[in-house]
Amino acid sequence: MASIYLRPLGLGATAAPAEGLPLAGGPLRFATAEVATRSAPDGVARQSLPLESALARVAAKAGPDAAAALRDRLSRPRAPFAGLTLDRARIMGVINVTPDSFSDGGERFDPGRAVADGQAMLAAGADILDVGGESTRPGAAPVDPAEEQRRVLPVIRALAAGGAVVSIDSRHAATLAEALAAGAIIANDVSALTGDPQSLPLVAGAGCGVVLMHMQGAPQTMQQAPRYGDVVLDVYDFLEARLEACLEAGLPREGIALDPGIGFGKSLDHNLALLDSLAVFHGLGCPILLGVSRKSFIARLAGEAPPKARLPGSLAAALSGVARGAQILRVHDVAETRQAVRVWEAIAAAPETDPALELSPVLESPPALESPKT
Ligand code: HH2
Repeated sequence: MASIYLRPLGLGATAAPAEGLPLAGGPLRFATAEVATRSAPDGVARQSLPLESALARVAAKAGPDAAAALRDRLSRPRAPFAGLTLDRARIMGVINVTPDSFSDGGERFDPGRAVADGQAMLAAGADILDVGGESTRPGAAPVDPAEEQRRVLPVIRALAAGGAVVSIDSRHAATLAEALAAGAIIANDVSALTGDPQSLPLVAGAGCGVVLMHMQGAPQTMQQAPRYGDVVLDVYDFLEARLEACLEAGLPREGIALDPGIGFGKSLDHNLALLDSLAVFHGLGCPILLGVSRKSFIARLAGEAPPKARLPGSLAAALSGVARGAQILRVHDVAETRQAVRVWEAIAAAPETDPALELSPVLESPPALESPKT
């Protein structure tokens, strides 16, 4: 049977409330959508349609109930995630307690420095601190879970004791368990809980928040010629399957955030396609988390800039995510991202100019010009 997907198009905050649907209950609305139909791995047809025609197309292919459910998942306001309302974009600050992370070269391997930097990120506006003890950069070797725990647990304990919302960035069930016991309340797993058979039952039992991220392959080899039938739809299908597995295990949909995994087994073109089509993932009915900060696709586009010189590109990509409804941004530069997002959100929320003024007779028929003096 063909699969069918709906991507909101023409997103904007200025459409009149009667027009179209709100995206995930947020400030952005849409009245048109792209329908993608797939009958084979790479046999995809796409067409842009007015929203109601797009939903009618879904109803014709998948049935009226499926179309109504998709409409509801795309538009329903999201419940708070880990206690954070999602009425504005939330910032997740990255704390890598590693000697070898690509983004900071191991600056926070010292736990005292990691805790101090986490506190500074909170003061700069971070809503969540994501603590990790294993680099997942392309080519990175796996870290033994015992060593990973030695790195992250003291940092998590200190930050959680200070009241921070902490997430643990790990693919290992034992580390997830210890981190949750130490005060973390979100499990951020770049393997979407597939890396360790114990992870899904553990997380379901703990009832914590979960981030399911897409990755093709494993960090050591994932950038060696990644291939997809259709990258956007393949990532969608993967996240949908992992979401279903979590729901079956008893996790509530509100506790699950989804992440397309920028840079994880993806070429430049794959990353750009996912960023451009990000709004399609709202069709899964969960908050979207986006990690673009300092990633190498920015360097591919901008003269091979080293990680710490990728802030402008990181901000541009983060804002493109916000413009497509991403609710959580995973970033290294918290204060800068907070400022950029605040300005973007203020512009989006600005009241519209009075349409009556725009159509005033003065503008419609300008006064006749005086004849030039000779
Ligand atoms: N990216 C990294 C690590 N964890 N988790 C999610 N959910 N999404 C991401 O995009 C993501 C992630 C890689 O970035 P970083 O932690 O800075 O680097 P390293 O893996 O080298 O420590």
